[in-house]
Amino acid sequence: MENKTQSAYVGLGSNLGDRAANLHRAVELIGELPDTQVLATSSLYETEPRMYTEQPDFLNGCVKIRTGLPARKLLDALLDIEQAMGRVRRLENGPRTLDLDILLYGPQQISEEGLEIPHPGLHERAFVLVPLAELAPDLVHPGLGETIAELLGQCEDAGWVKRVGGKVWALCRSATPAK
Ligand code: PH2
Ligand code: MG
Ligand code: MG
Repeated sequence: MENKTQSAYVGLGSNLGDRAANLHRAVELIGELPDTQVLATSSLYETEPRMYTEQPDFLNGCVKIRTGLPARKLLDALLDIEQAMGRVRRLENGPRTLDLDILLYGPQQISEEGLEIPHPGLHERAFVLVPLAELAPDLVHPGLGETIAELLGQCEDAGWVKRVGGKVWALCRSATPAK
């Protein structure tokens, strides 16, 4: 049976090297995955490091995609992009050239080895919720039953999140930058 396409949201982060270039390239590579289109990109945000705080500030963002890849295949493809962009895993939650996390995959809830969707930290992290709320404020979290805007309103993460001005992802041909 043919796999139905899904809308999914991927969170992006980088705090090593040319952070903006890393995220731009990642969006291009996501758009080149089989049976996958980037539909929209959030602004970029500079964010305070969380969980492990002794590391450089991050750039974070989020993209909306439509994909025919099943969630596990999408995860494997995103991990391949992280590798191709030179990610080395030295420290849990530590510095990285590129981190790509599936935040939401259609209405699906998945809990498998290495694959938890919705992303378990989504509702607790301002650096995830702020860019996601730019793209999908009214989307209802399949597990929590609240919208992204509501979750952002309730989020207690005090880490700062600063929007980086301009249409910083305008170079991404396949995507419509958010207003
Ligand atoms: N990612 C982490 C750990 N801490 N902090 C910020 N600001 N942004 C991130 O993307 C981030 C983090 C592990 O994935
Ligand atoms: Mg990750
Ligand atoms: Mg992450």
